[in-house]
Amino acid sequence: MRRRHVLTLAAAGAVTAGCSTRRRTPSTDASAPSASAAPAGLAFPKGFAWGASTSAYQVEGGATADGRGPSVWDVFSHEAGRTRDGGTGDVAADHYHRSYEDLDLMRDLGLKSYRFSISWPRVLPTGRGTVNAKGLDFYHRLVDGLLARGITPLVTLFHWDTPQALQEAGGWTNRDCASWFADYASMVCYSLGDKVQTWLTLNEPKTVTEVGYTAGVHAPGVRDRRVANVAAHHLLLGHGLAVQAFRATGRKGRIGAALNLSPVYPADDSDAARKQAVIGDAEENRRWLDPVLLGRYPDDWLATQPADAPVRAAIHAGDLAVIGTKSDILGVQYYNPAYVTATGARVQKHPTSQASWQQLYPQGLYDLLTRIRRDYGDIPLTITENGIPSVHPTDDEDRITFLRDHLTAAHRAIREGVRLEGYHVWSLLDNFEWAEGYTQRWGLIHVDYSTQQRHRKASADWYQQVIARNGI
Ligand code: GCO
Repeated sequence: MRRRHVLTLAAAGAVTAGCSTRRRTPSTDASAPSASAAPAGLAFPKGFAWGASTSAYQVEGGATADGRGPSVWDVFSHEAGRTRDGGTGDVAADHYHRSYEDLDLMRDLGLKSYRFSISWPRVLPTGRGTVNAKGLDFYHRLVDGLLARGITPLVTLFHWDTPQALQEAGGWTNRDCASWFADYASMVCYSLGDKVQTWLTLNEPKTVTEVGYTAGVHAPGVRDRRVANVAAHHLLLGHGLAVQAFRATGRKGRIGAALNLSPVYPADDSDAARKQAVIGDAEENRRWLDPVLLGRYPDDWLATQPADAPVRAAIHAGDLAVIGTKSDILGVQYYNPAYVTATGARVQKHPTSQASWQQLYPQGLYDLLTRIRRDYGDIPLTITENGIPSVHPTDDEDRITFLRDHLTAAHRAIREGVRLEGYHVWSLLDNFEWAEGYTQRWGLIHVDYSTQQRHRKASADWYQQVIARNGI
């Protein structure tokens, strides 16, 4: 099953409108990508944070090294049939043992920023209680290595690897999980907080909700939409509590969430399709942005929840104020738009990549960034993920086209006043792509999994030049 494909099926009937009537600009439309499509010579603002992203379970390996405990993904990926090729994150790109080599690759690329995640069960093997000093030391060494190479760390606290011990206590369906997360965040932010300036609380709570708890094709494999919405609320509560816990450490720095967002467009000009697109927007975007940035759930999203929906009881008085605790930054992850028909069905209007859920539409990034500014104000933004899988091992011209077209769209948004501080390619390295196992390669750098040798792809060479020029 394909993760976001499942997502669209699961969420059929819901999506956006803010952007729905925007004119689409053919020159940035990926339906006709070409080497000459992007205007040459676009300079980015001084100090723009050119970066790349990874996440712990997808690259680290070292699944049992130095006292790491299991996460839901260790358990899930070891179950028969959960991943396309039977792959697990046991070894992945073995980054746990090769971080110095990877740090040098980052330096050679000229990266200004590296976004990675902390493995919760590596630093707290059972999710709470005693800290695993060796696990925490790994992240100290990684951060020190980045700083020594002039690369700014951007650290995600939760990229889906809930400690299995907490899952056995209910995981995110248990309200206490929000507090366990905040305790973990407090410990990590304090420990690394003299070196790390920017933190991200949650990665893609929407995907956890839709794919992990509704479609059940990601860990923890739950298939229950009603339960999923409870987990979603607790994830958001965990975000708010973690922001507060970070502030309470007294460490200086910034913190915010990393949300995957999709502009939602009506699939045709009918009023019914426009209405469905508004509903879809609530599901895809506003039910995440509104609580985090405005401290409320959208009325039209709440209205979709029946009177007896468990999420209604899960929302306690005061929760929204916690969730809406002021963030300093928003991480934006953009892969695809959504199109909704008059009946609420999702349809595809653009070519896809090897990831069949991914519609290639760079203009959607411009629509998304400008919409966030219009509807949510001037919060600093950084693109925490954007990328494409390529079947070409190293000669990945398709990735270069994708990156250039999306950077062109981002540049337009900056020109129009969007406070975009940085851009992180997904991903630095080929890695474990969740339910797809190792069948999709998203990296700038190729990993030969039989030898763990790294080779730069054409896109890495191209990106190095972009960084050096501070523009495309
Ligand atoms: C996500 C994650 C990444 C994925 C990437 C490609 O968005 O799912 O943050 O872990 O690997 O998005 O699908």
